[in-house]
Amino acid sequence: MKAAVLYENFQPLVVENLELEGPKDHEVLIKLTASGVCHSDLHYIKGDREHPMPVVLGHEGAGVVEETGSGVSYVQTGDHVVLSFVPTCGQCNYCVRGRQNLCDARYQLRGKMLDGTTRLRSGSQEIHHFNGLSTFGEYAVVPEDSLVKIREDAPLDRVALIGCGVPTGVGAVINTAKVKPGSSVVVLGAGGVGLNVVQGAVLAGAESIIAVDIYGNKLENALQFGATHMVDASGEDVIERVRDITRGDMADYAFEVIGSTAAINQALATTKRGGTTVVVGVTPAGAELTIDPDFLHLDRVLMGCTYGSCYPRADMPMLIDMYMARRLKLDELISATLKLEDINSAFEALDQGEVARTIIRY
Ligand code: COD
Ligand code: ZN
Repeated sequence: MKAAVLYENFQPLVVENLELEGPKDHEVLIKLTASGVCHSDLHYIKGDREHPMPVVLGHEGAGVVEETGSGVSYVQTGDHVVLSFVPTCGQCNYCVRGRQNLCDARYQLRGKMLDGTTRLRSGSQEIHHFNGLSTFGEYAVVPEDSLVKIREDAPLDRVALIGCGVPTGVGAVINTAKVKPGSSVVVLGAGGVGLNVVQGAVLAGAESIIAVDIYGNKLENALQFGATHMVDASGEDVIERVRDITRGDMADYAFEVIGSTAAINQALATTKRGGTTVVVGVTPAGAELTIDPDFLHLDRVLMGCTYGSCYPRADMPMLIDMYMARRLKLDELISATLKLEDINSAFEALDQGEVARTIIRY
């Protein structure tokens, strides 16, 4: 099958034919319909985060079950699925306490399948998997626990976005911060994930939603998603603008969706006493955060957040129902749809701030 392989940091992905071994125990072969191109993949290309190489990246996909390995009971051939980049085993300490996004299984993967081996090869060379998914290929063998069965009338080339960007952003608002109606919310970074923080804030009934970005096109997108104000961080003083917009109060909540320590500090400084800052972005490995402890002293809360604190098998079908009922925007997130051969131009456009999400359609 055709897949895009990262051999070296900062090098273009190589689109080539790989051998994909069939599914083993509790694994499933998926024929992918589409994959979103997320900034986290770009972090691995640039080496902000380390990963065993070579690797097929991609963690935002949807498709159809082609074949099931032994012991698989959750799905059968023909089922439509979204892939979760966290497998949820249902049995570890985190899963049984309702914290499925923190499932132990996620930390057993390390570039391989859960049994510690790979299914991907290029000739004699072993190719690594990414989060057990590797959606930048026509097919993927994934753990059964990474699958979320979905309704068949949902368009797979749209609901692929339910695999990462949407639950990460919407979930940060609804599950992690639990934003209350009438709140003021600052969203730093109006990219693919940030736009979902904006639409999460709309769903939560926030009164003012202040989008912050360095590109005008991103801010325009944010308005379309329900932001009430925009701040251009390339030319404006973000903290002073938030002070003006909130009539001196500052915000109840701030979400950092950029992945920089400077932005985390900026987020903290835009919140009022007792306000909450949620860090959605992951900073480059080795980054250190220095904050003024006085901020926290005044009942402020600083929270981390992964995968929008979601339970994939409960939240993803719900998000899809909301999309089908036109209460959640997905189509508007998609700036372009490309073939796998054009994946490097998708990353270039993401890096240049030109797009919200690009979909690779197989
Ligand atoms: N001030 C304001 N906005 C900025 C600044 C700045 N100084 N610098 C960049 N931005 C804007 C960009 O213009 C862009 O619009 C936005 O920040 C980032 O958006 P994208 O579309 O490039 O990236 P996303 O939305 O796909 O991903 C952003 C994350 C921060 C979520 C991502 O990079 C990340 O850190 N992911 C890890 C967290 C995670 O949960 N990972 C699992 C899978 S994503
Ligand atoms: Zn992602």
